[in-house]
Amino acid sequence: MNGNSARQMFRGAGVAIAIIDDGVEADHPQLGGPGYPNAKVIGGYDFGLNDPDPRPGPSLQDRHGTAVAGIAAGGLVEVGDYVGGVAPNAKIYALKVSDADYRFFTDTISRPSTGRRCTRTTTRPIRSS
Ligand SMILES: [Ca+2]
Repeated sequence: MNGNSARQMFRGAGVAIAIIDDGVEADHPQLGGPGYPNAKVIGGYDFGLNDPDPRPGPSLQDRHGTAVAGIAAGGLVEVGDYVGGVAPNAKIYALKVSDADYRFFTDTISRPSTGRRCTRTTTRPIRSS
């Protein structure tokens, strides 16, 4: 995808993108870091470990979701081969669906009986429908 071309038409303002993966490293400076939540990664949930913090573990195996978040909505800067996200003004919801052993459980966020929801950390609940 030619990110520069897409950015000419739309930069993602007013949009939040859900990244369903192995977590998003919200502490990364191109993803609003440090800290979670922050101005870029505005909410999420760790469905793999059933806790409210969707940041990946310390292993380098947990970096796919961070890379995807950067491609989708990372800040504009050139560092190595990174040139910024396609929609740099979009926000991110990080939905982590991997556990401590890097196994993925994508059905955990589609079961309505769990009662679990991704919630914005301020006041407005978000439903995954
Ligand atoms: Ca967690």
